[in-house]
Amino acid sequence: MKILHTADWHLGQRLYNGEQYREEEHNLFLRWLLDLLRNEPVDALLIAGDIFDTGYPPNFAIRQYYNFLNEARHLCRNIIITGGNHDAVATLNAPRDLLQTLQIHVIGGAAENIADEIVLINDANAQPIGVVAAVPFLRQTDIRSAVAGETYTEKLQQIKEGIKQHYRQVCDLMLPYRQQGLPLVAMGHLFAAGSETSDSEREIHIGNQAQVYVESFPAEFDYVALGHIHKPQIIAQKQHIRYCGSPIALSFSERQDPKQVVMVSFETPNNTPQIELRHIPAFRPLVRMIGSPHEIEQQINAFEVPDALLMPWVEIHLQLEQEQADWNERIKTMAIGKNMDILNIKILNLPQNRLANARPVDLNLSLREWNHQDIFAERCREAGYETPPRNLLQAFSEIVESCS
Ligand SMILES: [Mn+2]
Repeated sequence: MKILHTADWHLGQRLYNGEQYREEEHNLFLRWLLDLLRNEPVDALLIAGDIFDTGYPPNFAIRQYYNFLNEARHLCRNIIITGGNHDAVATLNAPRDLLQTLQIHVIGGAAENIADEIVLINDANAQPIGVVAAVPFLRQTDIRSAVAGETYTEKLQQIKEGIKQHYRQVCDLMLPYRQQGLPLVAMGHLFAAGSETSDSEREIHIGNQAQVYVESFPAEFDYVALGHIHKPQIIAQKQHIRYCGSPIALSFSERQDPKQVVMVSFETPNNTPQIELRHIPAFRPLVRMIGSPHEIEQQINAFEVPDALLMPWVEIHLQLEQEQADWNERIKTMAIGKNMDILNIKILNLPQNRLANARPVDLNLSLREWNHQDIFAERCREAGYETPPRNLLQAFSEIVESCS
């Protein structure tokens, strides 16, 4: 059996929640992926969560998704799609029955009957060649029941235990297939302990505290296809448990990360996974320039347009020695005619207490660059806390998570 592992597409995403939709980059990626499926056929395509960036994606993103599936189903016999923490279970599951008739399996949220998460992969002669545990992002309500008066630590422990049990149960149901010699594959959308994050993963499981340890995945799995973390990486030095990463850089912090999909073939007799990476071109370069106004001017003048299909997007981190007005406009003027779009200018070197002391400069710092935690921490400082109490931050994280 040969599979292709991808995840974290985030169709419909836009940078800074602004006007910069990623539609063109996603279109080019999906074209690239279809070409890959055409040139290197696989038995199953696995998409491990965060298909869409939001639970209620824009129509163009929904169109991209269906157009892709419509072409991909002629190139790949089995397509398995699981929900991520960004996906709304109901949105992904709505066309589930229709897609099932096309051999496209959608598991938007934890199945009521865990056996429904198991997908058998057949070859062209309808013979089973492998089996996949299509485990979606497990929400707190899927894996634990709230107990009044329990502590934060107890709650985390329950989540970790619940995830571990879920994988154990689904694996037990797959063991008969293993005895027949079929490779066992698991999918997951979670935060594995020790993984390296970027700026664009939304926190899950109470502020990312409930990290999943590698021991949570039963040893019988021949490969574990993970989503959620956008930087490709293996977990706990195990080559067969890995994040494939997002296909496009979803934040400037990912601008230098390799983007890739993973091809896995299982060799008989032990179903040892043979792993190969296929690198995705950077269709649109993301560039960050850091420095004083003078240094930024030099960097803009020296900028060489990379060999890419789409206009580069630039984020500037401006280091100001003192408060200076109109830098936004002056930098934007420097960039005219330079084959780049400056999306954002961030002012660095602000005094420690940004809100209290830095209002004149801070007007350039828009709210969309702040995450929930930053804003809450600032609010705590305003209320007189030098450092916000840990239990307050945790309670806040819980509220944010229950809203997302
Ligand atoms: Mn994601």
